[in-house]
Amino acid sequence: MPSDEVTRDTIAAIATPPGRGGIGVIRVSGPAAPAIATRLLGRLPPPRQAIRTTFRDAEGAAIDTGIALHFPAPQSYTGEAVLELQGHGGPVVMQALLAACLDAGARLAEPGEFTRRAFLEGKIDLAQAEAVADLIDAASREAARSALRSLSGEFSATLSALQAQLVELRALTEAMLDFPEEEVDALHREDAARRLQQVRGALDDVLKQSRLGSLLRSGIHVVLAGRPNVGKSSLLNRLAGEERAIVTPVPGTTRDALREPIQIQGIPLVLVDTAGLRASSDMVERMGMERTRLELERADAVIAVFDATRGRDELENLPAGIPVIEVYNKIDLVRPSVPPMAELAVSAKTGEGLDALRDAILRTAGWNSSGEPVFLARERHLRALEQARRHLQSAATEARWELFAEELRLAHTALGTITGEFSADDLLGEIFARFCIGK
Ligand SMILES: Nc1nc2c(ncn2[C@@H]2O[C@H](COP(=O)(O)OP(=O)(O)OP(=O)(O)O)[C@@H](O)[C@H]2O)c(=O)[nH]1
Ligand SMILES: [Mg+2]
Repeated sequence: MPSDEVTRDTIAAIATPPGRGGIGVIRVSGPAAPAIATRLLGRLPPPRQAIRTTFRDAEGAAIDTGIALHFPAPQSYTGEAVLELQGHGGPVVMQALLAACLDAGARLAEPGEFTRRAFLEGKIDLAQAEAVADLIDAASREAARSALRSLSGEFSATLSALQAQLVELRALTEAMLDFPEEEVDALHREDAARRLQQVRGALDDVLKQSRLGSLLRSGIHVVLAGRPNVGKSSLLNRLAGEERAIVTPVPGTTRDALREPIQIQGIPLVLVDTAGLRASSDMVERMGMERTRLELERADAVIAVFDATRGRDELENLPAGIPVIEVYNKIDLVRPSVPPMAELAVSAKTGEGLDALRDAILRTAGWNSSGEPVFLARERHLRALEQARRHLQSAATEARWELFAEELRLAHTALGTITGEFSADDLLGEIFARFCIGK
């Protein structure tokens, strides 16, 4: 556990979002919290019991009436003494209450400072702390579910099970380090190799679940591309469930790329409508096509849209290495004779085939709805897992016992950075600075 600082000043912040609301909450944490309670409320509320009271400023003038809660250390969110004041959620009242707390000895909290203290006090580990921010920022139900899984410690528990296996293997290995190389017998080597295999398998599972989860965080970019007038904008409107893009019978309608966040089965995606690709002398249209190319370069997947009445077009400039979903639109116009090439035949007009298209998008994005738990991993977690994986891989091919032990140690350290067992201060600063104030 890092003890980079023993923060013993008392912090305060408005914990509810800015603006007007039914209630607003001020949170105070630190050793001075009980004294601040006595100053503002005239008494210290009994532990963890809500009391209705009047909040007063330093001169004793009433600011508001509301609910006050006192959580003595260490049974609180931060592990320190915490005071929560729930008043009427207007900006003036909240600012006055906050000012009263500051007058009584608190200082303004920095972004994420409450959660940072919870981490430093050992109430939660780093992966859980990040999950707090992820839960607040969750853009979809599925993302929120995964964040909660991390917050409740499921991700951390999975990691520590993995670490426990690794520790056992390390212990066995280190014990043999005192012996000369040639005395490490075959039995030991076999046992170590077998255990290493198990750890690697477990790590691969976690990595798979985490990669899926990272899709939930970022929202994959899916770009609609094709010749003008094939119905790209119509499909975007259909998938978004709203008339977002302009649709006309005139080829070359869309100029600017239009980004639309959508959800498919709770999975967030960003769908991008683009200008149709063709040779054009119109300057604005050519600029639009340039943007299409830029969007294609950034795409995680491309939906190539064709007009079913015309058949397949050659689309140049589709970037290599990105999955492409080929879709034949306007199938309503060619019914009842569906063209044989049309695997995905849809109609933006009637809605036919759109469920199949949605499934194809999710599948292409790498989402499998097998119901396995998915961890809302951050880029940082993926990097650490991949690093650990590389070290285990090197260990597997390492014949020298000492270097074998060293690779295991490095893998162990990489895993430890996820939960914060071995974290540098600058990493902590970076993580918590992205929180909002009051969290
Ligand atoms: N019958 C039928 N017409 C469609 C369908 N989808 C689109 N259209 C029509 O096709 C025309 C072009 O549609 P858009 O969605 O603007 O096509 P686009 O690919 O975005 O065209 P550009 O922006 O010019 O590249 C419009 O008149 C639409 O009403 C469909 O599934 N069936
Ligand atoms: Mg369009």
